[in-house]
Amino acid sequence: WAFQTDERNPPSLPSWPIIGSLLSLRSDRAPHVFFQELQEKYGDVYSLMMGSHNVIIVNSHHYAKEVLLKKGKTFAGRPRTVSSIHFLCTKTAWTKLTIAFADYSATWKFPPEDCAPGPQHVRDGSASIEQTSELRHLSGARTTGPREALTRAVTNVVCSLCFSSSYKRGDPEFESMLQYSQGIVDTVAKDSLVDIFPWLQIFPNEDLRILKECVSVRDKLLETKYREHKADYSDSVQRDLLDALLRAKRSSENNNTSTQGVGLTDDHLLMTVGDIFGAGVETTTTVLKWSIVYLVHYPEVGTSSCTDMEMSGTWRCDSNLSDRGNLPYLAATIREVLRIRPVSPLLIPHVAVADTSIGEYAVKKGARVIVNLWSLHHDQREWKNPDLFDPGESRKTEPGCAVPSASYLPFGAGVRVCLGEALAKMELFLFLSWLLHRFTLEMPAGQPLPSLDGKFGVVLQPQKFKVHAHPRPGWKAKRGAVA
Ligand code: HEM
Ligand code: PLO
Repeated sequence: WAFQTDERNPPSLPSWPIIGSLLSLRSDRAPHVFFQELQEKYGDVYSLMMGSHNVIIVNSHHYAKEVLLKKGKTFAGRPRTVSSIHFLCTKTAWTKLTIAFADYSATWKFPPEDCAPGPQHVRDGSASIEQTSELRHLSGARTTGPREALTRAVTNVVCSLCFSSSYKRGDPEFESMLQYSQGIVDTVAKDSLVDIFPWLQIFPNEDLRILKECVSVRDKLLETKYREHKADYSDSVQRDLLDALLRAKRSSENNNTSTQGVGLTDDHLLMTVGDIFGAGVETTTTVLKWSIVYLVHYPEVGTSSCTDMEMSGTWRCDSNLSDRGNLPYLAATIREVLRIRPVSPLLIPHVAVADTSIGEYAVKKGARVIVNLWSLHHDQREWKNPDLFDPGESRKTEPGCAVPSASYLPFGAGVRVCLGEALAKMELFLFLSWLLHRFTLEMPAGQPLPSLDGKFGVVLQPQKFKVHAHPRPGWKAKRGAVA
């Protein structure tokens, strides 16, 4: 019997009391890369101990889909012991106060289904994306960090979706938002992995101090927006996500049965908007930055996208969403960026909410499951030259199929799939087609190409870099004509 039980446990890294598998996990590689390396020795599914927690690492798409899709609800929990995320969720019962880091429950489901960017909000969002003019203000040849311009453009889409507001260049509130958000990205969730990757634990107290400071700036900003919205809220107009949440809150107060007795507190509302706002800004901006990194490494890709636009007659400065089907090479470029540098290479950790299994292996209730998206997207069995950036033939999608391989899940899948997938895809298409239409990108003279190594954290960000954006002559002429 004991033998049978052992047989069904996933292969396990050696572990010791208290320190868990620490001694087997010494590596200066980023966690996702290191977990992929361990796959060679331990197989597609293996387990390790993070302190006293049993963690299962899943490295292939068959098992990943079992976790996310087939048994999605069983694996829909989120870990609770990560103190920095706990802190991000501030105040009271944290499981009720956020979307991304809370367990799957009635309270969790309530805001996404009723109020988060559903079709109406995404439509509203897309209208505002098409109107966002930030990139148009980037005129004249100049060397610029793409961060400010891109982040403001993306932020304004999310701002209009959440608060019906937008930021102008140099707005001090926007500067402070940029700062706190970077501070949170740099520090939050680090402690979920410091248990096993001690090298991540550089100045943890300093990290916690930064995180606390940034979260408090964020909370003040959100609270101001909330106060302003409450002051001029009207039942007859729904301007944005915050209005939708306010309406849901009022109707749940007036009629307890409408939400099956689940109350919506002010904090709950703020955390929901905070998650959408944070996810909306940091993810899309990161993909745009990676796209620029790859476009300067592979200038022929930009040229092919432009040819694509020219051939399909879509070479205009105001591409809109209806042009998506006409620009297959640009679509393939975006897919390839999302594959080669996934925003969230380990997704957000999942937790088994009941005793269950993954393939032939038993999984106990409470086990954490990390789906290593990096392994899926760099799997030699599924991709030809996975480390090569290639939006061409080898990544082609089959007719009628939107994804290039079964081993491709940039937004996750199942009940915890990304909530902003549709919005993000629209934004990426519009911003990149505008950017390629207006500019050619190259490195400033004498500067090395930006690094392809990411900075691992709650999102996988490229390292800081600058590019030279030359306005295309054709665009200048057309811009003159339009103006
Ligand atoms: C969750 C990817 C943009 C909102 C996730 C997850 C991934 C992901 C991998 C985790 C899934 C899991 O844990 O299984 C991306 C990528 C984006 C993007 C690649 C951009 C290209 C956005 C945007 C929004 C958003 C624009 C909001 C407007 C969320 C939320 C969750 C989430 C709220 C948590 C869902 C949950 O825990 O159930 N995203 N995301 N994301 N995303 Fe995105
Ligand atoms: C980004 C910094 C913000 O200030 C707070 C925030 C909220 C939601 C998080 C987001 C951060 C990072 C990216 C996350 C998102 C929820 C889903 C998304 C983790 C920390 C991804 C990629 O999974």
